Amino acid sequence: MEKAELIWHNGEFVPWDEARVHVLSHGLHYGTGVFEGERCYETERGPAIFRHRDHLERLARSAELFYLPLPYSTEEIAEATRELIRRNGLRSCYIRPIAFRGYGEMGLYAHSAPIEMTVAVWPWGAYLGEEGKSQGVRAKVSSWRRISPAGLIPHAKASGQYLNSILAKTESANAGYEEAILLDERGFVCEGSGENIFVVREGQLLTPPHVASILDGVNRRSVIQIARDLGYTVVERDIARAELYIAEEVFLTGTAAELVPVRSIDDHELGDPGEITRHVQGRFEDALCGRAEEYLEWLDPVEPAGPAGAADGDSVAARQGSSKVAP
Ligand code: PPE
Repeated sequence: MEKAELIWHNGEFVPWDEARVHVLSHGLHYGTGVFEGERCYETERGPAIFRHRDHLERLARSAELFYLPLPYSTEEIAEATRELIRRNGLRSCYIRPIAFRGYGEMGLYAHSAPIEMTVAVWPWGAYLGEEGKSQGVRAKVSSWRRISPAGLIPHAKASGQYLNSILAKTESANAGYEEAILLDERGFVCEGSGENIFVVREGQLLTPPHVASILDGVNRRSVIQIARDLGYTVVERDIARAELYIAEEVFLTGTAAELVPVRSIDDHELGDPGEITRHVQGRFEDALCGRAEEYLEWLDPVEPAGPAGAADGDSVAARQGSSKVAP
């Protein structure tokens, strides 16, 4: 991976190579951590974080679901992240906030082990490759089912839960495919190993509902809105496996991946990215980079607004009406 200079760790900016944890950290042994993946884009207003507050709110929800009280407020983490990007001098980057149970107590009820909090940023290119983004990826339905809500919490973005995604991704990569598609425990389509899924049938966009064990993707929400604004019908409903094979178009959405067309599934050819995929992808990329006026409110500029700036302080929190924290 490409390094940056500094990482924010437990409230301090430390050199990249010095951001360390103890080998007996609880999170390493049991996966007791919750994290986010965000992206910062170069825009006309300088670097800006896409749906920053939505990501941090999901982080807080994931933490709550796993009984991990976050040591910092959403606004403190938001400002630390903006400051980290400024100090690293990055114009665009991936952002990885993570809170995890640290060193101090072993066993499953280790409530005295402290909760550590880190935010790292680094340049990260196209998750499924540049070619995947433009030409589409080849996907395989995984033999591993997505974690069931009976045993874990699909809605939470928790470290240990990613062993499920890793099994699916590894299986598909070893079989020569670029991505895995997981079914839920009932056998309906759920999502990619690190992306939500959209299926086009008879000109309508379909995407699995929350009860299908999906992660409530920030980009899924954005794409639903963008597609509706473009005049398409978007239906959240269960999708049968075979509907993937006979779909007109299929695409994946996620922070790391952005919007990636799928060109074949289990060797059933869907072909080059379709018209609707292209249309939504173009608008979505405009939104990410601040080129779409109506979605500008989704971007949290990293640099404080100048005296001529529209909103005082201009943090996403300020615009969304929450209390603002001074830099
Ligand atoms: N499902 C899963 C399982 C998932 O990990 C992600 C994001 C999504 C859906 C899409 O969610 P959102 O980014 O909010 O639209 N995956 C993150 C982690 C990827 C990684 O390899 O690490 C990401 O894209 O940042």
